[in-house]
Amino acid sequence: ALSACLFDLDGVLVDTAKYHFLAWKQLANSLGFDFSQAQNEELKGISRVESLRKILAWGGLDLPQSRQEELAQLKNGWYVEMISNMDETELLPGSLSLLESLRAHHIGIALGSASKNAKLILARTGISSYFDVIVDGNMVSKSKPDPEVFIRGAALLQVPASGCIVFEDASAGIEAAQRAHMKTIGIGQSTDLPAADMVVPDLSKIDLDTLQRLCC
Ligand code: G16
Ligand code: MG
Repeated sequence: ALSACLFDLDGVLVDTAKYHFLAWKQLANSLGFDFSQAQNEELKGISRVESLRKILAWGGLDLPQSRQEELAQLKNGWYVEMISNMDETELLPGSLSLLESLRAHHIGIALGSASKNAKLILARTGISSYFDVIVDGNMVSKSKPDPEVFIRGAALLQVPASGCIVFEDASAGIEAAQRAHMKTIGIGQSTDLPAADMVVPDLSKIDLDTLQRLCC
C-alpha cells in the first residue's frame, strides 16, 4: 500500500534548471567558452562538483582541485542570488495541490534532492511545511544514480521501500529510485525516461487513485 511520496526538487516541484543554466553559462563565459541548453540537460540531477567537472571537460580545461572549488563557489554565489528572488509563482503546475492532497490523506512526504540549496528553495516557494522529511545534497555522500538519497528518505519516514513512490525528472534519479526498490513516476517525456513506471508531463496529471494503484 502507498505509504509515502518522495520528491526530487529541481524539475519536479520547481523549475530551477533555468537558473542553474544561467549561472553555469556565466561561469563558462568567464572562462572563455560557451555552454548550451543541451549541455545543461545533461546536468539534471547531477551534483554541483560533478557538473563543474563535466563543464570544464567540455571547455577543454584541466584545473587543479583548489581552483575547481573556487569556481564551484563562484557559480553557487550567482545561483543563490538568483534563487533568492524566487516565490510561489515558480512552483510547477500541480505541485501545491498534490502536496495538499497527500497531506490530507496522511501519506508521508519527503524531499530527495541533490541540491545543497534545497531548503532555501522550499522556503522561498512557501512549501517547506509540507515535508515530513528533507534529504538534500548536504546529507548524502553518494549522488544519484546511487540510491542513498531515497533510502535515507524512507528510513527517516520509517516506511518500507515497497510503499514509496519517487517523482523524478532525471534518468539518474529514476535509476536511483529503482535501485532503492521504489516505484517511479517520471516528470517529462517518456522517450527521455523509458525506465520509469509511468511518465507524466507534470504533477497536475497525478491523483491519489493513480498513486494507490501503482503501489498495490
Ligand atoms: C539539482 C539539479 C542539479 C544540480 C544539483 C546540485 O538536483 O538538478 O542540476 O547540479 O541539484 O545543486 P546545488 O548546486 O544547488 O547544490 P535535484 O536532485 O533537486 O534535481
Ligand atoms: Mg531533478
